[in-house]
Amino acid sequence: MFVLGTGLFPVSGPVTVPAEAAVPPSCGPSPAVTPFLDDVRQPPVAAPDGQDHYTLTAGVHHTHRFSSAWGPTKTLAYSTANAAMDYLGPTIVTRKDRPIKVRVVNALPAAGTAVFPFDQPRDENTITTHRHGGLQPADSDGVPVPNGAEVPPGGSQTQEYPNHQAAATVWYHDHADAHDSYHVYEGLAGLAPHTDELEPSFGLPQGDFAKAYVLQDKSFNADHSLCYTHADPEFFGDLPVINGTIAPKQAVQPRRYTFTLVNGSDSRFYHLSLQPADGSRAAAAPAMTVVGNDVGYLRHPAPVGDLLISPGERYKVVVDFTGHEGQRWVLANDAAAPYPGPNTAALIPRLMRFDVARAVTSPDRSRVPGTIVETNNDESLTGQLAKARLRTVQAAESTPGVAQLGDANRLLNYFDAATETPQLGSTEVWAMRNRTPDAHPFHEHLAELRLIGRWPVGQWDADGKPVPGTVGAFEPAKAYESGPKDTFVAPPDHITAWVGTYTIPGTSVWHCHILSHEDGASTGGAIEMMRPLVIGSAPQLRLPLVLSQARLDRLVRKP
Ligand SMILES: [Cu+2]
Repeated sequence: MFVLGTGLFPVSGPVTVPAEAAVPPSCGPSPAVTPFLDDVRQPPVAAPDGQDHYTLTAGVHHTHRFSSAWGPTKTLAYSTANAAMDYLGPTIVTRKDRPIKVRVVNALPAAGTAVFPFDQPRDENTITTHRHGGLQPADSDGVPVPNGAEVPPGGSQTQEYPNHQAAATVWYHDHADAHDSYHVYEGLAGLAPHTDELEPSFGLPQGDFAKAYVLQDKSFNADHSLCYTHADPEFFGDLPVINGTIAPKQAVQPRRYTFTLVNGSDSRFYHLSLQPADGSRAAAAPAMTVVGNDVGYLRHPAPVGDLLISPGERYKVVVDFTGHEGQRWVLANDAAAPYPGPNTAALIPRLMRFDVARAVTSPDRSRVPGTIVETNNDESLTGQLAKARLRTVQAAESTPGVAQLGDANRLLNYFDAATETPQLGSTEVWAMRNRTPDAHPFHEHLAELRLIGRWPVGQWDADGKPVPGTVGAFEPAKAYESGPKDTFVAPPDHITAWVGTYTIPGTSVWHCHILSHEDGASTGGAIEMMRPLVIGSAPQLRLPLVLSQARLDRLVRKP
């Protein structure tokens, strides 16, 4: 039987892994390392090398120490003239309505030169840099081939960022087709916070009292070299790495801090909370309030005791250490891997430690406002649904362990013709039917979106549609995930719905942000969990009008 949706790789029966993509051995336990030995570092801020112009050079380095107790490890990094990095990249700070240009230079070795033993065979060492969360023209979006241009070793690519959007927790990372999971793991990612004229007025902790953390998991060989494998559909390391340091510590004062959390892991979800470092069940934990999501501030900041962050998601959280003088708290995680389980990988229960000083050095005049008024968080959900059309998409496994995306009717591959083709200026609700056993974080480029909520599904029919009568009660987005977003946790056997307006024309992508899935790494790139996103001029009249939450509920239940 011919299987639809496998693009350049039509297959019958189970997917076969290309012979040259030999499955590497799985990584063993990493060497022992003392946690909370080293202070976490904040990446330096990139300086422009011309008027609003930056040059980022991606290269191989041999100097990075993930622990001060270890020797150096081979890594990749982005560097600027002012900031020579050996892991991740410098932080690129942008301001609203101040466009910048970023020239990315590929200083990786020549095509075909293996950089890491676990790299894909036939690695041409091409890169393309995506500013994740940035609303930039499609041709500056870092779109993977064949829908975009990648940069060969020795080449460069200049991208233009207009920066007309509201303040957002943006980051950047490699997006080369079938290779970005490797490149991000090896170090090609960085922070790119975008600010505006409103942000300072919110009164949130800033300056020395605002920190950003890229959360990752890694495995290491006995010689402290990186270990990575796609023997399983996902990759899970056994050690936490925060901004390039294994299980670091952060000195804080007994006052409020703004923490930007970026999940830069390949596959691992983190269900985070603050727990006493000594394991005691002592006093109440420092109060946490989520103030921001991926691409903007929450209208109503949300107090939380815990939060889930999936690969690609960002949360801005105010943590109040007031009253916790002299205490030590760990950022704890109890998320199964894969999420939500059953767990098959090493758990990472403690990511980093906060050591609270006995006193503040200056009075804390910050605050957590009850309402944050931004230019991208003022439209009501009712107003968005009133003008939206409904697009149904799906995720399923045609072969066990090999997840694929599709439209309402069939599974498709990255190289198949686009089916997600919103009209420029239109508003769409996307209803994602996740029929796989795992949660996946779905990311659309070129759009500012918000989560509507989810419906549990008891049974899917042979065509992948929910069996009427088995769809459970609607679960609205949790308060802490109700702000401007671009990446959404879609649990297994749920329909997850989000909405947004398409304002940028052109061709980019939407995909699972489990990087191994996006790359189709377990199939040597043959089946990728990524699809073209083409924002054009044709009205999508065959998509039903949503009109209201009640009608959306009916449409989802009776597809
Ligand atoms: Cu996935």
